[in-house]
Amino acid sequence: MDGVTVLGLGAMGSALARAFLGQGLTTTVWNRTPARGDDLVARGARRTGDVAEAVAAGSLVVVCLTDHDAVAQVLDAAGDALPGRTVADLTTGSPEQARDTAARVRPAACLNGVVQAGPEQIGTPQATFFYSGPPEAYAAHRTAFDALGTAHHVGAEPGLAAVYDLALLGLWYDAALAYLNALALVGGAGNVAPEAFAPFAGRQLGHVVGAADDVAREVRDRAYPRGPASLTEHAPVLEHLVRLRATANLGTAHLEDALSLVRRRISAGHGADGFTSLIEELG
Ligand code: FVH
Repeated sequence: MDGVTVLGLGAMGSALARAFLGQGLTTTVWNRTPARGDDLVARGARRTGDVAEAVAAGSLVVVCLTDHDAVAQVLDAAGDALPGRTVADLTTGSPEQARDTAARVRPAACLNGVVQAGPEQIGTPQATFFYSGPPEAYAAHRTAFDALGTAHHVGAEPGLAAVYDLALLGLWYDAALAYLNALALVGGAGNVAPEAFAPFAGRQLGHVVGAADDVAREVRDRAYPRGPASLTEHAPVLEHLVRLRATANLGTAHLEDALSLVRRRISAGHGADGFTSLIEELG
């Protein structure tokens, strides 16, 4: 593989460039504010003030800027230098924006990447990256991607890495909000100190984590064993919970959704199924 170019030397772009340099890769850097590259130049990076020249210097061009608008502006300035290169855009964005970038740089190959790590973790196995786009472009630059952390190619469709990112963030938001609701419920009902409830909450969240692989298998096989409770048994629990939450002036929308899905499955004759069976009503 020839050299690597990094466009954007904010906290994340600088960490990416440092990791490339740390693995001995020839690294060219560009930033709108050139002085942000001083430390990288001291570590051996080549700096240029011209986007097209920076792009021409690398067979892999890694882009990490504030947002999609900045990416569009910077890549549009690369002009004729793009064909023949692979662009890996690690800027956070939506699946639509990933597709827009892929179309914008064509005929250059484009990988959309997602960083699930902070700058301090870059270059360690703890930094997780998802990439989507042409598999052959990913394979050709695997050495560079491995220099950044643990890399996963999730598919050829350009927007798929962003879907992974948002699905995982959604999982976190749902679980974090569920925990806050539980703390508010016990705090309001019995003035329970959060730290007194925390170990029980941790154990309960652990059940979700522990069941992740089993749930995936059930969804894949479309077979939904009862598990800890059947849908018929879940329904009254959800009804109690919705009432209690409403009394405490806490949100009930998610739980009411769950309850109506449970009722729909029961009406369709699936009351003996386990909770995973709700997937049949989603999407
Ligand atoms: N930092 C983090 O922990 C997170 C981890 C998860 C993923 N994000 C995403 O990474 C993108 C960049 O984030 P960042 O932390 O590096 O951001 P900044 O330090 O603020 O640097 C921003 C860079 O973007 C340049 N820039 C902004 N607008 C333009 C523009 N119109 N034209 C050219 N460059 C632009 C900015 O340049 P300058 O201000 O230094 O001149 C910086 O290089 C982001 O998508 C996160 O969501 C990071």
